[in-house]
Amino acid sequence: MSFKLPQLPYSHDSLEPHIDSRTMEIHHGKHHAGYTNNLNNAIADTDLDGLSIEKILSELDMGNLAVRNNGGGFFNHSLFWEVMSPDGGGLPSGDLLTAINDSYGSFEDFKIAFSKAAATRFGSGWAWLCVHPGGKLEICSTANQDNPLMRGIGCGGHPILGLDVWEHAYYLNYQNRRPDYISGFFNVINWDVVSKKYTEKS
Ligand code: MN3
Repeated sequence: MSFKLPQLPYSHDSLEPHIDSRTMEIHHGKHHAGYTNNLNNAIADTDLDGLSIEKILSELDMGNLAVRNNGGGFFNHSLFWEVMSPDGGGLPSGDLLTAINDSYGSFEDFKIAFSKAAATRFGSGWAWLCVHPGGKLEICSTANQDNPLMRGIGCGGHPILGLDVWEHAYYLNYQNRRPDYISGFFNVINWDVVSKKYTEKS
């Protein structure tokens, strides 16, 4: 069994002007495809072959850098495409909005905290919103292609929203203006998908 590059649920240009078409084309078709191929090569003929990506990441020997980097890259980007939509933006609703208000005071304060996690990640990495069993939320960030499912990285729970802050995710359109990219991301977040994940994993 091998992992397959998921199809984008929208066209390359449909997240413009917040994320440009050329970036989407390269990011999905080259970067994510590369992580997927490298992951398949790294697990071929090992005990990991046939396991779900969640199981692989949550039980991973963190010294296994090929699977750590490429398995993380495979999972992280699969989530990233899913939590965006041309019809995104706005606010979450229901239980997720209640949990955000309980944890951060308001959606605006949540946005500030998440944006700070994304802006202050030095170098390449990701910002996350995670949910713990019972519904408690956590904002955090990880380096490179690490992921909150992995053990011992100081960031826990199940990731329900992820933002790629590698330069390859924004440089063509935003150059060094990462804060503008983060702000643009909030215009394309698919809160329906994030809310559904919150309910499933809380
Ligand atoms: Mn990326």
